Amino acid sequence: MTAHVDTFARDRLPPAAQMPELLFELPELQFPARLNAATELLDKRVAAGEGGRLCIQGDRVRWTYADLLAQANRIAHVLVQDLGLVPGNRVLLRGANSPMLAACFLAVFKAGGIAVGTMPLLRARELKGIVEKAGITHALCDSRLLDELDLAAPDCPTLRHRMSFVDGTLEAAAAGKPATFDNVDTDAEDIALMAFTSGTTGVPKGTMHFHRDLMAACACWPPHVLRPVADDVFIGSPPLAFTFGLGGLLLFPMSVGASTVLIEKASPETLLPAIAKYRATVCFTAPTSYRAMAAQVPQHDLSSLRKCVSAGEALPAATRLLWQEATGIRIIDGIGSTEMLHIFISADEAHARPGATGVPVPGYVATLLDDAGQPVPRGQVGRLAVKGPTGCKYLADERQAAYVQNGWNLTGDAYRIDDDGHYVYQARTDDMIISGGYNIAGPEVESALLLHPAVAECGVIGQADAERGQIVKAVVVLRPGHAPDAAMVKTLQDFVKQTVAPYKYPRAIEFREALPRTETGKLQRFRLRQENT
Ligand code: 3UK
Repeated sequence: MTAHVDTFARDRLPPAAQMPELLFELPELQFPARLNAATELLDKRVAAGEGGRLCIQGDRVRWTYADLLAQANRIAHVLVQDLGLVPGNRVLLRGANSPMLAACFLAVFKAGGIAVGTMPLLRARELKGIVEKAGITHALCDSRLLDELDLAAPDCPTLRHRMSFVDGTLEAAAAGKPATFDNVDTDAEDIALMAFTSGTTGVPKGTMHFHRDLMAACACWPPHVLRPVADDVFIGSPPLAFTFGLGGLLLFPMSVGASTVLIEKASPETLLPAIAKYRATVCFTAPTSYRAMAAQVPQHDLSSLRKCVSAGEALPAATRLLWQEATGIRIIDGIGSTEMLHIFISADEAHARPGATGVPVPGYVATLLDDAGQPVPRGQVGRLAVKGPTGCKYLADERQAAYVQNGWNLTGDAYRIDDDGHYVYQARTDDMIISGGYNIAGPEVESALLLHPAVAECGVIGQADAERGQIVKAVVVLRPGHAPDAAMVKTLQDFVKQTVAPYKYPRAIEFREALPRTETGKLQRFRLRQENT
């Protein structure tokens, strides 16, 4: 029985026939019918006598589990008493990563609301799209990011209650509230989170996740692959609005009683000093960030660091190597998606192999399908399909039928399984380049280019070509001290021909100062493509 009074989100779940099939075989995936993620992650830890353990650090903030519990409870009271929240309402959360933003997420879960994280850089137009789609009723917003929300507000009739934090408004309202709160007794299948995909084109897709989904993600990849301990100190760059960050920097550390460091704008330049300052042990960031940080490693004391996680896009073998040479640490790669909530194929340090993502995480199964939906023979490239305890549930979206087919979640990625059962990433299916009849995966050409010492970053796309259909085109950012001239084009082309099958070499190379990336560090190949048509 749902605890939601406002059933807007529930009413917009996909039809039963389009729901993903769910697997709950592991003993740790036996969940009760009533489940509130905040109770599990926070209240229970304090009730077990561990309230004195360090939980969240940030700029001039050091909260224990008991501190976070009190703060989340107070904010939950503000939501319910002052802002009239009823269970099932959607609460937009907007802010840079910080302890306060984390407390807001937990407060929403406690009050039975639905947390809708938004990327700090979103502009009014994009915010409006999310508010409309999700029927947002409430917003808690970092005061420094109010401008764009205020711009959007007149066009957002459902958004009835707004309150800012950082400027002291929410903080003051919370200070006047009791430090205890009776969490709403949510159904395990009540929606707790709506995460919007970074969306390259068109209307953004809202993925919905139950309270149980949050706990299922905590039960799969972390204990089986990451294996964190209670003394770990987590740190990293992904925003809490991105499920990679929400899991890695909040849910997972809390699920083992560890602590997390939430810093604003964790760029490569700020992340390394922060690791040293907080003596962080587990780091989450994107492949490009590891690549950018590798050169600066010697200037920092990273002796505390023991585990590094990469996700968001494929980890090139060259980047893995650079980081291992700089730190001695083997990166844990993992593919996850907003739809699946978190990582479902990965390999720990001992099983990591350059160029491969890993194997299905316990709790998940995977297969590779051809265009007719049949499994491809071993060794051949196919469309990745996965199933597990979490799955895609778009908010009122026709595209559900494309992501979920026959119960499988189709992530849109092309993969190959090697002789040892490791999943080797090829490309997004729509990024595959077809040139002169050959299928070429852009990321493979990128990996080859990244092995060349002159290459800082690169992106490889298919460019329309009258003769070949498409040709392989590389957009390259050079390291300082290298000239972007015809000789360099030739050098890089020859280099690729020696590294991978020669027909894959980039027939066109363009040099640039920077590549277009999302806020989560993903290369925007579609933008490179648009600029090349
Ligand atoms: C790509 C990867 C190769 C892949 C995410 C971890 O990235 C996350 O979610 P998004 O919805 O994007 C999903 C797509 O990104 N991708 C992600 N990781 C890898 N490709 N190797 C990887 N290791 O195309 C996937 O379909 O933004 C990642 C946890 C939570 C997440 N939301």
